[in-house]
Amino acid sequence: MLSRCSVLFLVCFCSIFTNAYGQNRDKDEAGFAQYVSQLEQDAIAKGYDKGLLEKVMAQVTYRPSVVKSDKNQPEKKITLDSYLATRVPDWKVKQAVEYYNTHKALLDEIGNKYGVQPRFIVALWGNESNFGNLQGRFPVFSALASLAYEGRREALFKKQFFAALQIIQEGHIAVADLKGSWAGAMGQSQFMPTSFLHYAVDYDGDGKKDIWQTPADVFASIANFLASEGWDDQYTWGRQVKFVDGYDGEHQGLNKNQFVPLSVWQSRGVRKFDLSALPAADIKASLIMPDGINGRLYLVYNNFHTLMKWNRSSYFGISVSYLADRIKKGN
Ligand SMILES: [Ca+2]
Repeated sequence: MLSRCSVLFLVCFCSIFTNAYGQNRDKDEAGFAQYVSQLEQDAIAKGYDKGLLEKVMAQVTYRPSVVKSDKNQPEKKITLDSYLATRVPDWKVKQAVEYYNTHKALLDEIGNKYGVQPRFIVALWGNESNFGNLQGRFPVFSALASLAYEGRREALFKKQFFAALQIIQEGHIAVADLKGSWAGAMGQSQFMPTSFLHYAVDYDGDGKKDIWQTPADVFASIANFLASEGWDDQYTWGRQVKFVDGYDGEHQGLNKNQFVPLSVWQSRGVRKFDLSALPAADIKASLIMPDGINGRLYLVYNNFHTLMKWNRSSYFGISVSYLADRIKKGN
């Protein structure tokens, strides 16, 4: 949850926090041991179980590779076209359709309960973890503690660390099995620990919210996130569009002030991709141009705004939407 890019989004916000444990500490094993011991004291002060903490802390190690990954994130500018080709290749579409069919009964049941079309559940699942096949192998506590220790976003990662403790304390998973991405995104839905606490669901009723191994819990947790953040299954996500000559994309963007009825976009010069008129339906939409006026152009509805709460990258939102449409198409 939130998922990786939400963490990235918080970079700027959280970097205003200074390091509570001193600016000049050495970033080495000894400094880490000292940091973790302070973290343990903080957790005890917050009321976490001492026995549990001892168990967790015994397994926490400094992971310089995590910090390196965090510092070396690509300064994208790949185009949306190449992003989509990488994120949603044909083999992934094929797998998505197969998984959709394999799990259809369960997905339909969960989709009905939460009011989310199952193809969007499968599309998020596929984008986040390749349908559970790539969940990340980093021990979550070590990753979060290393990132907190590094210091640029200490407040954020400490908060995630304590949320992960809560997950263990509630008994959803064993400490040794708590694995995730280098940034601490966990399981098949790649929820950050705080998102897990907000949105994860024990759908199969075994007492554990298991987003690592149990498809029913994974699907319901994804659906619950979307439903909680305003999804409406009476609508889809939006559509790719074109402009009539002379319209330059004025009023583009996801700002709520620019979220206006389709009739307004029609009058401004936006058309369906085949240049026919926009639907006459009373639906509000935002215009987005992720690669500028010469790239792909989209009108997006409220459900796309919900996807932006999952991950604030419009590239990500478009790739989920695109895969969901390919699932609907069947190939
Ligand atoms: Ca369960």
